[in-house]
Amino acid sequence: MQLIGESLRGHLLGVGGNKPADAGIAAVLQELARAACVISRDVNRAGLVGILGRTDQHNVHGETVQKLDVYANELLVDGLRKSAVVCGIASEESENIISPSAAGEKSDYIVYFDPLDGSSNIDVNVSIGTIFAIYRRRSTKGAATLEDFLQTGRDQVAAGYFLYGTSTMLVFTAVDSVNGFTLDSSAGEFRLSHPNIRTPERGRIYSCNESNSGTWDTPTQEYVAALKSTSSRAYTSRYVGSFVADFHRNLLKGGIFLYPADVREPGKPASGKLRLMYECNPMALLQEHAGGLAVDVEHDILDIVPVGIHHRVPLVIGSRIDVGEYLARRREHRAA
Ligand code: AFP
Repeated sequence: MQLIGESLRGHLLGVGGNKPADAGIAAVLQELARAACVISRDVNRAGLVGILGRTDQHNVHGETVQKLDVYANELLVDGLRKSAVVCGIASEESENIISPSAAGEKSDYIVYFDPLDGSSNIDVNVSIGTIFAIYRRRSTKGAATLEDFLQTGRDQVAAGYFLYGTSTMLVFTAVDSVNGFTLDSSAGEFRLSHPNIRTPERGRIYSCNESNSGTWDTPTQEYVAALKSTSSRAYTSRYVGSFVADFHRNLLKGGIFLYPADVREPGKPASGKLRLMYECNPMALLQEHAGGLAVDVEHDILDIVPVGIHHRVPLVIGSRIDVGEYLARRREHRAA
């Protein structure tokens, strides 16, 4: 029995009778929540304080960095280093691992985040978010090593996202249940609003950027075409272009989100766009704990061994039956 309206702090301590979180994980989550409160406030008044728009920098993926990305990244990194709750940080905005503060080296945890996912939507007032994943270190002392960072998604000890939407929400999983909290901005506190989220077994929504469909592989093209055929169940298409927003909607309503491998540059092989460690893995853990499924094309996302902190993969994620039907179409294709 969980208490609606209970504070995040109370929830992490297990006040409502839920299993309490490990103290080290709770400390990281609380620090992330503190930074997210500030990001939420500033996202809401970004135009007023002059932090909307682009910088002239590019991140490690060659994408233009929006001013709010830089701001959110600095806020998270500074907060996590000062509070000494992690022994290493990896961010979408930094090519290399970010070292902890000297005191942070004593922590057992590392964190990955995408500080502002969906940043191309910032200027047009569409929902954006912060995605994070927390791992326990493998090394025993000092700053975390690359090996500590290159664990599979199954090794995540907590993962989730903040969604800066019509309200600001935190959705995370630390033990096995998925819980949603809504920011009570007058109190600066996240409060339990969506206990024990379960995703529908199948949905009616499919979400993908269909402008890329010409370069998808045949089974994926056929799967999406079948969703649109008059004989299929009535599916509807919804795609915001902010992964957090698209994921959150489908988690609650059911459905399937696809970002398949596509040809980014003519002449180059097809590849995935989304990043394994701070986009796909955290959402895959949430989806699995809510009853859904996440695969690249054949494998569970959570079993993929990362080759680097910015590893990209194709992603198909959502309701168990919908993702199962996608996989079945691939199998049929292979057998034909
Ligand atoms: P940005 O944070 O650079 O806007 O990227 C967002 C993202 O990785 C993810 O949030 C979206 O699902 C995806 O890109 C949208 O990509 P397309 O514009 O290629 O559909």
